[in-house]
Amino acid sequence: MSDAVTLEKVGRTGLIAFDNPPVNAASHALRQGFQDCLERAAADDGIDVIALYGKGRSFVAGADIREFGKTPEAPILPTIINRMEEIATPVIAVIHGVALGGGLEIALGAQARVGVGRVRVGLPEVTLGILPGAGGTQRAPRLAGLPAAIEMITTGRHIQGPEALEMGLLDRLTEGDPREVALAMAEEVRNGTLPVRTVGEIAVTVDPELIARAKAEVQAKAPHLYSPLKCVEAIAACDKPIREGMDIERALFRNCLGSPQRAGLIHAFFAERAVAKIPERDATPRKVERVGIIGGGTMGSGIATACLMAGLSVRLNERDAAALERGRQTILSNLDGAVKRGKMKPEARAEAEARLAASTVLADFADVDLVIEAAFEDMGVKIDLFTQLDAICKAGAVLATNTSYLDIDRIAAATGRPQDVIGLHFFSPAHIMKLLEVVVADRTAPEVVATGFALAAKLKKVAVRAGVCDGFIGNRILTHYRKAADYLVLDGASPEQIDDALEGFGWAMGPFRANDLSGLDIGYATRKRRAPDRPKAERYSEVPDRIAEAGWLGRKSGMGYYDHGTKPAPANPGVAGIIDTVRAEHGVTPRTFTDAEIVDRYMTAMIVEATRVIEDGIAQRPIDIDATFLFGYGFPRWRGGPMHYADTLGARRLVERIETYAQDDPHYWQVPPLLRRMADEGTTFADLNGEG
Ligand code: ZOZ
Repeated sequence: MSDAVTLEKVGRTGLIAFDNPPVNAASHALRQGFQDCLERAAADDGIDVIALYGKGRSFVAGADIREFGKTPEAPILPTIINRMEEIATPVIAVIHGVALGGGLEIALGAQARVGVGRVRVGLPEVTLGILPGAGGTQRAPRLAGLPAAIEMITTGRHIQGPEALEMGLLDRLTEGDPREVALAMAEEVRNGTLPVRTVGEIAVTVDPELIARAKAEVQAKAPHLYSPLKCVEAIAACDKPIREGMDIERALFRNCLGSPQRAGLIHAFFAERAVAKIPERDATPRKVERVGIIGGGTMGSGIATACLMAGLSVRLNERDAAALERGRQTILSNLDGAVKRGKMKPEARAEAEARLAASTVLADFADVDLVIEAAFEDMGVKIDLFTQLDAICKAGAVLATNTSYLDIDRIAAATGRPQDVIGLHFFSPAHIMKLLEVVVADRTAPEVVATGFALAAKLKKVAVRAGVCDGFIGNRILTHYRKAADYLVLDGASPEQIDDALEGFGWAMGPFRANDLSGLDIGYATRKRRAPDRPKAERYSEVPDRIAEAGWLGRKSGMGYYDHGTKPAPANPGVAGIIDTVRAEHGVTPRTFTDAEIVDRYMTAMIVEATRVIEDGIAQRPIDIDATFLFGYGFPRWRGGPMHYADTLGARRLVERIETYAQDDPHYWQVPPLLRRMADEGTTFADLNGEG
């Protein structure tokens, strides 16, 4: 007998409690225990009401996601829920914390639902590439109506208690201890003040036009995704008798379960959580309430905005009063934007502004707990600033740099406290992008690393632990695969074809459109910096440099690879001329590339450098690279991340590809030893994550 579920008899009430920490996932043990307890309660003549509730922090968070991909072990949830709907004794569900997915489906199979406290409910299956497979698509519309059910199921959003009550998903919202509420509600069922009814018996009509519109909408919103359409198809069956509708739902659920998108999306779910598993997780983070930020440019202002939105006090530093005022204004307009987007209440904005101080005097940082330096990317500038911070800041202050590629060990060595120095690499716009690379230098103390992770959690960001190298995890890999795009242009593809092909693969934006957005001067400066170290054997395309030298810096100058004077931006006609000239200088006869070839070369280049990042120990595991690209670079979530995608191809196929490409460019295309070993041994990146 499993102890994930218990039956307790109190008077004439049968209390069934879910107790499967941490989130009461509906694992096999929970399902088995639930079925057993339900049958015992149903057979007990002394029980006239059965009340379900959850122990710990939630009712039930849904199916145990780790079981997906394996053969489901009976009893499956739909069978138990249908049985629950049939038994003569009324069953009520008392929900606290969350009731998500299969958790809400259990509640929908009960004859009344009572929410407790700050409860949230939802059917988030679509975010995992599946659909509610335990009656959710059939019972939610019976309670909430078709339009509301379509909206909640195709977005997967979490719904707060008061809204759930209004929608009819809950019958009552109350306060108290879930067990006590369960006993009280059972009494109300007995005396008739809490009405009960069988949801599966409620009649509902389906408007075919509404269904057609919903299908068109989900396809327009997420053309790559498979499961939203299947959700609508399942909901469309809800006017049939419940069992018939559930059979249709089950078949569609199985379709989704077998799809690669399901595997990718679930991998992404775990990637977001796996990154927190760092060697320093047991260290105690230092207290951070007051943050000093050096630099009021786009990055510094974005970081300041993120800190203010998280309730921290911020002191902004700039070299002169004019720059300081510009930075302050950027922060205030970022906060206004957050209010407009509904991310912040107007009162909270005023309160955040009151927590912002600005100064041109670095000595004002004497009392801050954490400094984030976001000044000019120049080693001399950073060393000078960190030498000053060392003299100014209180003992124990964390000294962080937001550098994108500079050597943090050298920056740390400029201070007498290298243990307090760390990289906190934000992504622009820093108050919106979810990724934070926490770059651990040679001598960074464990509690300083833990502080970086605690800060990320406070800012609601996904932190990834990275080691020191040029570009850390993300930008190092980007620098490499970006060259593959330039080589494709040199050899015959156009920037628009490459962007379109990669957006077709699912990237949020192709590389040239992304360049135009961030500004072509940034890459130009980086290439100039790296030029002295460029190996002789490396092919070099001058196209990007010539575009920048023509004064075309992307959106900020109105022209880049594209002409931003109109929308959607057409190709800049001047770029084709530059490309032709450079091809002629290289003696290249342009050839055509298919979109698939473009994607293969670009993605293979990415996987190659990512493998080296693992070999060098810059990323802890492949899954950390997946999270980096999912949360910082617009990699399609449903593909799970570059390393998960690499596993779908297999190491052998990748090695063969690289060897083929190497026939033309043996310097750029080299097989990383780790990938060759994986191909020889038949292993995967998932094995390196410890998931194998
Ligand atoms: O964890 C948050 C959350 O949102 N979890 C996912 C909820 C969800 O998506 N539920 C729907 C699942 S799909 C489903 O339910 C379909 C279904 O029944 C179909 C059945 C049909 C069968 C037909 C057969 C033919 C949550 C809001 C719950 C909690 O957030 P927190 O921030 O408090 O905590 P986390 O996220 O750090 O989580 C704590 C640990 O729990 C793990 N976990 C969470 N949800 C899980 C889960 N593990 C397995 N299954 C779940 N549903 C999570 O990974 C984390 O683990 P550690 O190891 O990182 O600590």
